[in-house]
This record gives sequence, C-alpha cells and structure tokens, in this order.
Amino acid sequence: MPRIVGVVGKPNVGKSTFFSAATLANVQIANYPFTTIKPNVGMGYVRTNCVCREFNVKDTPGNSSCVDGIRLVPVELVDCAGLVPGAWQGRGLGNQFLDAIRQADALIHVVDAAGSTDSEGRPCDPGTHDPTEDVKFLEHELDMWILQILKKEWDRTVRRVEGTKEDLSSIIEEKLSGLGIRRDHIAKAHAKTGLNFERPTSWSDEQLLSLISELRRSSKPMLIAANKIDVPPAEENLKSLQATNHMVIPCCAEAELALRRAAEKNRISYVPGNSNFKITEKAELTPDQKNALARIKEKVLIPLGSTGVQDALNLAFFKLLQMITVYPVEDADKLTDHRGRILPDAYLVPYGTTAKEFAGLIHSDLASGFLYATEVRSKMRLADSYVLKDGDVITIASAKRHA
Ligand SMILES: Nc1nc2c(ncn2[C@@H]2O[C@H](COP(=O)(O)OP(=O)(O)OP(=O)(O)O)[C@@H](O)[C@H]2O)c(=O)[nH]1
Ligand SMILES: [Mg+2]
Repeated sequence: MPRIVGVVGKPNVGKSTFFSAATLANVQIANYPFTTIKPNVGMGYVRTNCVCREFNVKDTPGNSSCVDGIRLVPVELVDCAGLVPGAWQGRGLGNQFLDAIRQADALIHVVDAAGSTDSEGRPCDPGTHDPTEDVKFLEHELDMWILQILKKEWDRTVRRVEGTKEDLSSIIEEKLSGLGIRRDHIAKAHAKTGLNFERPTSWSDEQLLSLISELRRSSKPMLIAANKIDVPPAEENLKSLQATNHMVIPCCAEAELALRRAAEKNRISYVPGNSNFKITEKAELTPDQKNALARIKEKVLIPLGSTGVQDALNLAFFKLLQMITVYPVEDADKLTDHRGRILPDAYLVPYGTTAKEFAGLIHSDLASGFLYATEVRSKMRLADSYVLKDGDVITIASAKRHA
C-alpha cells in the first residue's frame, strides 16, 4: 500500500507553496486565508543515495529517476484546506480539511514560524503570534475530531462490551477505520496508555482522551515544517517549537518553489534538497531573477544548508513512516529487468516488509508462486520471512512468471 503524507496547518502558512514546490503542480497560492478549498493531490519525491554508485553501473530508472547518484522516488502528497479552531465542529473549511486527512498516513504540519499570521491565518505583524499555539491547536482539533466519532453511542457500547466480553479493540477499529486508524495503531495506543480494555466503563474522561491522543500519534505521526524561516523572528521561534517534542525542520517553501521553477525552465541546475544550485551557462536572467537567486543563496541555502522542503519530505517518509528503499531486479549479475534496464525500479516499503510480502507488492503471481528470493550483494538465498533492509537489491524466483 503506498503511503500518503498530508500537508496540514492553519490557513495562510504556506501549505500550497510547500506542496507546489514538492510536486511542481500549479495550485493557488495567495496571502489570505482559505485560498485552498478542495484538497490537491500530487506526486512529490523522496531522495535517497542510489545503489548505482556502489555497483558502479549507469542505471536506467523506470519508476523513479536518478540524478548524480541520487534516486528520486515518487510519493503521494495531499495539500489540505486550512484548519481553524473549531474545525472539528465544522467551522471554516473543517469538513474539507478532515476529509482530506483521513487518507493521510503521516502529516507535515506547516507552521508560520515567523508568527506573521494570527490563529485564523489573517496576516499580522511578524513576531506577534506564537507559533507553538498552532501546534497545540492542530493536535487538539484532531483529538476532538476523533473523540467526536468514537463517542457516538460510546456509553452503550462499552456497557455491552463488559457484558458480553466482546473485543473492545475490534469495536474501536470499526468506529475509526474511516479515519485510517488500524488495528496496529490501536494496539500501540493500548500499550502506551496501559488502559484496561476489559473495563472501559471505569475510564475517566482524561483516560479516554489520553487514548485518543495516542491513537492520533500512532496513526497520524507528525513533523513540523517551520516555514517562512526567511522572515526574521522565525529563527528565534525554533527553540520553542522544538520544545513541543516534534521533529522541527526550518523551511522556506517560497525559496524551494522559486528554485524548482527556475530548474524546470533550465535556468539553473538544482537537485531538490541540495545546499546549492548552479546558474546554467546560457541562461538569460533578468537582474531581478539574478537578485532573487542571490538572496535565496544568502538568506536560506548558506545559513540553513537547504530550503528544508526536501528534508521535511524525506523525514516524513523515512522517519515517521519508517520506509526503506528496495530495488527488485531479475538478473542478479547484470542488475537488469527482462527488458535489460539496469536497476529500473526503486520501491518504498515500510520497514518490516518480508521478502514474500515484497514479491506480492510487485505482482500477486510472484507471491503465489514464490520459491525464494536472493539478495544480490551476498548472493544468499533468503527465507520467505526475511525482513528487507534499506538498499537491498533483490531477485525473486517464482514458479509463475509475471508479464
Ligand atoms: N516569506 C515567506 N512567505 C511564504 C513562504 N511560503 C509561503 N509564503 C507566502 O505565504 C502566503 C500563503 O501561502 P499559501 O501557500 O497560499 O498558504 P496556504 O497555507 O496554502 O493557505 P490556505 O490555502 O489559505 O490555507 C503566500 O503569500 C505565500 O507566498 C516562505 O517560505 N516565506
Ligand atoms: Mg493552500
């Protein structure tokens, strides 16, 4: 199952700018709240060191691309409508926001680190709004949303559970499956809170809320993109944002968008996530364009090492979702598929995926006829239950061949 990351936050913080920089999709961006109404879904990329350098081959990627030994693997992103306090009760574009978030497996919370927008996303003087409030508020909104759904007929349900010894986890799963909350999330939250699932009538309101917060943390893990870092008070706010116990990535979505657009027009060469770019020799830049690029270098790339957008995407998939990159090939010596392409595909799979499960992700026939898999480096045969490692290059022997 491909994983989806949601770009979330209050209005006017730069979510669509971030999304557009990551996907190069043309979406509406403007300095007022509720610019985005319908969620935008698009394809971005995570970057990882390609194994082509280690094997010393020139690869011919199919499902991904490879630039200077860096594999860019496609991932799905959703740009959500802005969330305002009370969204769980339908305030603002609450319903659109929450609907989009159902499908998300992890969240990049874009925060206006400069504090230049109030809690509803209206522009205010930089430094006058405390961005840590936005972090607390978003989590509260999500918790209230989950609580509202779980609470429906809760009292009756829990009494029944105790009477009939039904499994409470299954009931919670049924109630919350529409929010993307699965069995493993419930098990994690259960273990974390230590609540007695056989006696839910004994839980206090606080205990129920603590379960909900844990369900949210496990089903929608979140990191913070501290955006508008180019606006002076933003850097001062980083420490307090870090104190909220989230990964915080300083970010300038606007700079990333400018660099990606300039690269698209061949004015510069730039690999997303790099700490530098190069102006193309034949590029005819206007003085304004030159100045803008120089400013990005001086204000963002040199002090921060990158614009932060790619770092946020990578951390969302590799750390929050614990994805790894695996390269399936058919010929272990040539590292090719049946069409002769070298290291054609890079698959992102969650850590814990076994060799046989991986076969099933490529093609169901490969899994049903699964004989064995080998790891190309060691040439060792792997058991069905072998847990794949990041950077594994795998061949799969199957009694059935897929087309
Ligand atoms: N200074 C600065 N401004 C930015 C940055 N990123 C976005 N902006 C500006 O912030 C404003 C809002 O950007 P959007 O991307 O439309 O914000 P949004 O969060 O999608 O807003 P809604 O769709 O209304 O929820 C625009 O004027 C952007 O140009 C940044 O990194 N630095
Ligand atoms: Mg938007």
